[in-house]
Amino acid sequence: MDKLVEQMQEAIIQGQVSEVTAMTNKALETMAPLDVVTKVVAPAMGRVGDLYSCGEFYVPEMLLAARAAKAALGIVKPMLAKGNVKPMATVVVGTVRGDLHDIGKNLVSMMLEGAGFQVVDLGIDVPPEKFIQAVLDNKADLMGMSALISTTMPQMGVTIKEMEKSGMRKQVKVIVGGAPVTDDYAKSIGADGFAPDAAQAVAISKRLLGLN
Ligand code: B1M
Repeated sequence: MDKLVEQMQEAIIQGQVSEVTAMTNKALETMAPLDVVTKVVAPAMGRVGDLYSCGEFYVPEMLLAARAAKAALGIVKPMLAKGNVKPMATVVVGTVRGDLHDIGKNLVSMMLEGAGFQVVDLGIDVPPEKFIQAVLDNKADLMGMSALISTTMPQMGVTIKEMEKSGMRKQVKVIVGGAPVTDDYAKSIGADGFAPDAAQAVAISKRLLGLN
C-alpha cells in the first residue's frame, strides 16, 4: 500500500484531525478525490469498526475517528461535486430514526451530488413522517435511507409502510443501504433498490430512474 495512504488511514483511526487535514491536502496533489474516499476513509473506518468489535476501541475513540474522517471528507466534497451539470433528478436522503451514523450516508450524498443529482439531505435520526414530507415538498424522484445498526434497520421498512399508507409510495423510488443491509433485506421490505457502497448507489439510482 502507498505510504501516504497508510499514514492517512492510521491518522483517521487515531482521530488526528489536523494531521488528516494536512495529509489529505497533500494526497490530493496526486490522488483523485474519489480515491481518498474509497481507498482511505472507507477502509480506515472499517478498521475502526473491527477495533470496536474486538473491544480495543470504545465509543469515544470511534467518535474521534469519525471526526477525523469527516475532516477528510469535508476537503474532498467540493471536488466531487465539481464538474456538475444541471440536476437530473431530486433525491431525499437521510439516516433512519434512532440511528446517528452519517459518514456512509454523507458519502452517498456527495457522490449523488457529484453525479448531477439535487440532494436534499435530512441528516440523522430521521422519522418516517419527515422523509415523507420532504419527498412531497421537494417533488423528489428518489428517496434514500441509510441504517447502520441491526436494531434501526427495520425503520426502513416502517418508513416504506408509512409511505404506502399515505398513498405516495408509487410516486417515488426507494433505495436503501448501510453496512448491515443486504439486497434480500431490501427486497423483503419493499425497497426498489439496494447499494452496497456509494459508487453503486449512484449507478443504481440512475438505473431506477431510467437515466442511464
Ligand atoms: Co457505531 N456501530 N454505534 N458509531 N459504528 C457500528 C455501525 C457497529 C457495526 C460497530 C461494531 O460493533 N462493530 C455497531 C452496530 C452493531 C449492530 O448493528 N449489531 C455500532 C454500534 C453498536 C454503535 C452504538 C450502539 C455504540 C454504543 O453507543 N454502545 C452507537 C449507536 C448510536 C446510534 O446510532 N443510535 C454507535 C455510535 C457510533 C458513533 C457516534 C461513535 C460513530 C458514528 C459517527 C458518525 O457517523 N458521525 C460510530 C461509528 C463511526 C461506527 C463504525 C465504526 C463506522 C461506521 C462508518 O462510518 N463506516 C461502525 C463499524 C463499521 O461499520 N465497520 C459502527 C464507514 C462508512 C463509509 O461505511 O456507513 O457502511 P458505511 O457506508 C457505506 C455503505 O454501507 C453504503 O455506502 C457507504 C459508502 O461506501 N451506504 C449506503 C451507507 N448508507 C447508504 C445508503 C444508500 C446506499 C448505500 O442508499 C440510500
